[in-house]
Amino acid sequence: MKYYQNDSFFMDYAIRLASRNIGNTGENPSVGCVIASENKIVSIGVTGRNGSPHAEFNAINNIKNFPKNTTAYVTLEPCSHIGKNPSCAKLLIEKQVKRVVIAQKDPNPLVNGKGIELLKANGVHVDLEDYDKIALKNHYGFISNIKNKHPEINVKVASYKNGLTIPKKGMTWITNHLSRSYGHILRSNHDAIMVGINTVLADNPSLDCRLNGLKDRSPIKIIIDTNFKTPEDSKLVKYSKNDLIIFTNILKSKKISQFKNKGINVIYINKNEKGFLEIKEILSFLNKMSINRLLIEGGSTLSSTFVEKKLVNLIYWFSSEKNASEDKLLNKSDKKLNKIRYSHKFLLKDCINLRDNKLEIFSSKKD
Ligand code: AOF
Ligand code: ZN
Repeated sequence: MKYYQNDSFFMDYAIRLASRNIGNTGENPSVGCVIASENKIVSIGVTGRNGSPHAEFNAINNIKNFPKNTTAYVTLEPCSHIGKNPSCAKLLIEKQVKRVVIAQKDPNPLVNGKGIELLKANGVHVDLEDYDKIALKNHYGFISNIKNKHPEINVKVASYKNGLTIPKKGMTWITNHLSRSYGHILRSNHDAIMVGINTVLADNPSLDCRLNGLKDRSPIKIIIDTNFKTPEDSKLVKYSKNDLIIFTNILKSKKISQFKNKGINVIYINKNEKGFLEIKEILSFLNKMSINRLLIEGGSTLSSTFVEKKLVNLIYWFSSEKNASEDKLLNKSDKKLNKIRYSHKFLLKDCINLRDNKLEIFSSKKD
């Protein structure tokens, strides 16, 4: 398999390229494509905003004189079908690409091997290489929606040194501005962001991405609000632009009608035996909406529930070097989250220095 010397170089390139558009390709995965000829990169492409054009189309479109002897490196099997976009497999055939190296098969039932068959049937040499695991990080949400019937779920935590996630009295922030900016990048690369009602009542968050140049990358906002307590004058309601979903167990009320008239999506969800909204129903709704990446931003009760149900892929844990001065004790759900942080169920993947803060990225151990 490895007689092509630079395969891993080109494929690594395509995989890194694809990570650029994660969370911004709508229901589509963010795919990367590198076109090489005579061992040199001729062109590159990534799936566009909201899923169009596809990566292969972008890469091919950039080339004025298409050279002979080209190899295309794609992180996902080129599509065989015509959907919102034309078929990439057909395009590669038309351009007489000699060889296609693929990191992952596309589990979409419309494709699922048919792209590979089509290429081979037209004389294109296909190598399905061993990059499955590295490429998965880009396609994780898309594949999870097909295989697990729910999005990729990641959690963001901000805590003091001792793990307390509630700000000191009279304070708004636990972490510094670098942590918060990084938090906004996370908002920009997720399709949706979820908070519990207590976070809305305590913090009145906007949940937007407020970084210059990335403001239009704000995610869809979701509130878990069993008893429909979301205030009419909360920022999320006041500034909603058909981008707010409230999951609740209240079926009808005047306030619900008012919210719906404002374009807010209020969805009835059953309660479980503990009196909490059924997470399965919520996730099934998000799956049907093709939300690929969901970020949970608190509070710790909501976050630890998802972690305990083994639904979480990544935990982004921002922590300050300082302790809460009154050294308050951790509540039950903070304690649960802190246990997870050092448990063998998660691996510390990265630790990023943010001056007097740090960001630890934990990944769930899959096998
Ligand atoms: C590719 N290259 O860059 C992506 C692919 O409705 P459409 O035409 O946009 O097709 C959507 C499907 O195409 C999507 O569900 C997934 O199977 C595949 N995504 N395929 O060849 C790409 N993003
Ligand atoms: Zn395609």
